[in-house]
Amino acid sequence: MHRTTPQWQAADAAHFLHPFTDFQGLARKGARIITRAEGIYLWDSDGHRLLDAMSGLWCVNVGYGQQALVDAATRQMQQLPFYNAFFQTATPPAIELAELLAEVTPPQFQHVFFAGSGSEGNDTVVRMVRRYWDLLGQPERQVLISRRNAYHGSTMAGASLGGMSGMHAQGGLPIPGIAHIEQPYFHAHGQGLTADEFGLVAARWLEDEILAIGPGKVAAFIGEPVQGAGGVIIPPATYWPEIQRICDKYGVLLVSDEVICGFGRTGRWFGCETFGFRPDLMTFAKGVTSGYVPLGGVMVGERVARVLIERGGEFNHGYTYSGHPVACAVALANLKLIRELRLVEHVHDDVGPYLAEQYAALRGHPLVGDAETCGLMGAILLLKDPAHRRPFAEELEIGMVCRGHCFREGLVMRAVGDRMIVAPPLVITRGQIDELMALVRRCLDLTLADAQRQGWLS
Ligand code: PXG
Repeated sequence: MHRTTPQWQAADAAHFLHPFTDFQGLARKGARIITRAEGIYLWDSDGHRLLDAMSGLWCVNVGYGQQALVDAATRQMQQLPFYNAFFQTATPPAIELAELLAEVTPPQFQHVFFAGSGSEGNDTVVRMVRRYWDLLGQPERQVLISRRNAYHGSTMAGASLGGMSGMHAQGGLPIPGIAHIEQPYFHAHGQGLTADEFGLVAARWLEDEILAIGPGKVAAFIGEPVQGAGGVIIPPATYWPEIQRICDKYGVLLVSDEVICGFGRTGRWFGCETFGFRPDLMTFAKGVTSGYVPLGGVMVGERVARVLIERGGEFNHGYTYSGHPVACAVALANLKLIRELRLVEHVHDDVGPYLAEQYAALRGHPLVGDAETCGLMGAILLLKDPAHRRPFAEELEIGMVCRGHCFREGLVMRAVGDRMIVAPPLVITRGQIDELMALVRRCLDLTLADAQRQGWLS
């Protein structure tokens, strides 16, 4: 059905409650209606083209319009659109995907538990690590430690693991048995230290917390290799190896939430490989299907899998769509395409380093406090006085000002507080990065002009 933009907006406001949205505010403004996409570009209902530097929502790793994924979905829908994996049954795509995931993930991972999303994957993590310790006769090991400003999803367990205070303020969260330590954000917490020193200090906050709770009560630590929704917080190189050492010392399970970092985003298949640690469990979603259909899950390392399998008994947990055949068929086509197009190598050897160079060159800009990248994730910290590291007043919402310019100029770049972040599709070329950077610079200049005009820089 063809409708005009105002018609879409009116129907949207009348019936559709959007996630993470002030409903009244959006109804007044009208939603942006996205109608089609190709490669790294989106088009809205007015025909405006946008360069999608956020890959949808950190997920469209292979870019839009990949026929191989469409064909895989069509074929599977025709042959077997659904069957479950509950009652001692399985479908070929789920089995083949489990096999392929075991191949592309680090060697400790030979088993997978499927879910429908990253949030569900993290609910599975909570259930699974507690079950693991129960089976080992240590049921008092219940607590999962996470970090402030982490994002692990929006279900009760996902939002509890996450460290977003706005989310904890609604709905009686966190659930019991979740603790949070400070995030490894150098700009906020690293004053007076080198980055490497700060990485060790930040990791040792985990040891302090384990000791405060009592090592016999701690089940697991969970973290994103690079915090995505928190603003692309890239930890110092010393951080994760020290986290690993501490987890090993106290026998605490280490969980890497790879929902954003997985499937090539950081320039290796998984973020834990980029940062040099060896998780026991790994949550995935998003890039596993490049977002074409929903799928998530947990890679289960042999340490945990052996206990779950060998000690026996039923794991009373699962979802209708655990191992959904269409989702798994699309994931298979997606992972094969990532291999065929050598996208992980493309990020690692070519466009990742190129984006890093371009970001380094932003550092002289009068609004840019930091400009950093990891693979194809980038963050720009906007400061009113970078030389003295003075921030803008929070109520100015400088990030949102910049983001407004981005949309008008045809660029999807997100604002997380004063951090402007990108995570473009992995298929992006150098030429398209040039185009992205021209837009980024233009939007920074327009934001600077606003700040000068409004007297925000004094
Ligand atoms: N873990 C991580 C690390 C994530 O980034 C989830 C779990 C949850 O996945 P699902 O599929 O349940 O949404 C995510 C999701 C943002 C934003 O504002 C990020 C996510 C979701 C929504 C918004 O950057 N990440």
